[in-house]
Amino acid sequence: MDTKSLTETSKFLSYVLRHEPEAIGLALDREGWASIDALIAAAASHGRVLDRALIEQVVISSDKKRFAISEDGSGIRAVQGHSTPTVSISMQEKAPPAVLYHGTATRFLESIRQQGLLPGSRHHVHLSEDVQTAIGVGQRYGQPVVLSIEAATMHGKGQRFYQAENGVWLTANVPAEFISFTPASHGER
Ligand code: HQG
Repeated sequence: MDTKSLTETSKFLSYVLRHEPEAIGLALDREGWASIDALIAAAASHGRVLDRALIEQVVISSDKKRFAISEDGSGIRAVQGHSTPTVSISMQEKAPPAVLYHGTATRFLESIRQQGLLPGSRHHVHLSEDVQTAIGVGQRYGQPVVLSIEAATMHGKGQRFYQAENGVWLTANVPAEFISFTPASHGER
């Protein structure tokens, strides 16, 4: 299986499992699960040929471990990043490390200074434990910049944090007072 097909299929799966399941007439349950058989059938009826081997290959090779297959092997879901209102994954609250990072683009900084970090169309603001990941995330939107978030202080003041299966940290929003706009050192973890 070539990398291009895997990336293309991964993007398609992100689209239907995080954002627009209805675009192919697929139903996700509250926890975000779709039946793999139903996914294959729904995709086929919209002109995209998938099979189980391809889906498994995408799940295994995903650099960010974006998807999970259910224990009994019948279902698949995206582990974070949703915008569809039909999904609300139940997650355990977890105490975050002292500092987490958020990658964004310089053109958003002025607005972030004023409003803090907002989830946009997704369910949460996404944070990472390492600077490198945050740089990659920010690069998708332009000149990247990494913001340091005083996560433990926020948590101490009652803000809830969650960690998705793939390690991405999630929270509802980050008020500007907890954001350091000084570029994080790339030497940090
Ligand atoms: C920005 C990827 C203006 C925010 C990554 C970001 C992640 C504001 C953009 C996952 C703002 C939203 C999510 C404000 C936030 N004013 N801009 N007040 N508050 N923003 O894509 O975090 O590869 O919805 O900085 O790994 O970039 O898809 O969120 O630039 O985990 O698996 O608004 O997507 O994962 O963009 O990325 P997004 P994100 P995948």
